[in-house]
Amino acid sequence: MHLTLRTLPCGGKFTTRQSEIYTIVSQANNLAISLVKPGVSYRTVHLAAIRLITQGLKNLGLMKGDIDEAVAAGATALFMPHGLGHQLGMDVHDMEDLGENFVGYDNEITRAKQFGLASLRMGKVLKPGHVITVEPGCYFIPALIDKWKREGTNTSFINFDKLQDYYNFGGIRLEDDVAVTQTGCRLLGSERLPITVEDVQREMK
Ligand SMILES: [Mn+2]
Repeated sequence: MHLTLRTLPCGGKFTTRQSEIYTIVSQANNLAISLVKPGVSYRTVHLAAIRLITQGLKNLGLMKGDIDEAVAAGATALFMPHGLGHQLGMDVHDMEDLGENFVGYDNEITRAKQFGLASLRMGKVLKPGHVITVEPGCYFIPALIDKWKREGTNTSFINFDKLQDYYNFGGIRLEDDVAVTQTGCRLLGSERLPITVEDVQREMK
């Protein structure tokens, strides 16, 4: 059993700040799904989603500097310290005992050591029949922010001063699960859960 994770505004309506972060994560979700097809590595899809989140956070003034350099440095892992997704099916979700690397990696693509990217469980080139989760997120983790600030980690890409306002924000994750087809992918489930700000607010009324 795998739960599809979605974040909703518990009052039924997003605040401006919630809506801004939610929109970035939903765009990352949509972009990732549009990129899933045979022949593309899931690591590439992960990095494209990370790049979009980096751009979005830069637009809000929370990140700064060159987008590609920030992605290469792994600076966005402050906000999304996990992987974009993993495979689904029998015995693929929690393979720590056997070794996730047997499932999500191969001789062609091996697991990165960098914080954030190292948590990506599925890096391999996609093939028809792969079933994977697409679950980008953006979180404001006070302990991690304080740690990076103290250590001076990625200070050229993070606006630590502006992050003070987000210490009580929490985080947002938006997941869909997809099956890779011959030409792209299709969503699992009969109907996609509402994902735009407008549709979520309408449903919650
Ligand atoms: Mn998952």
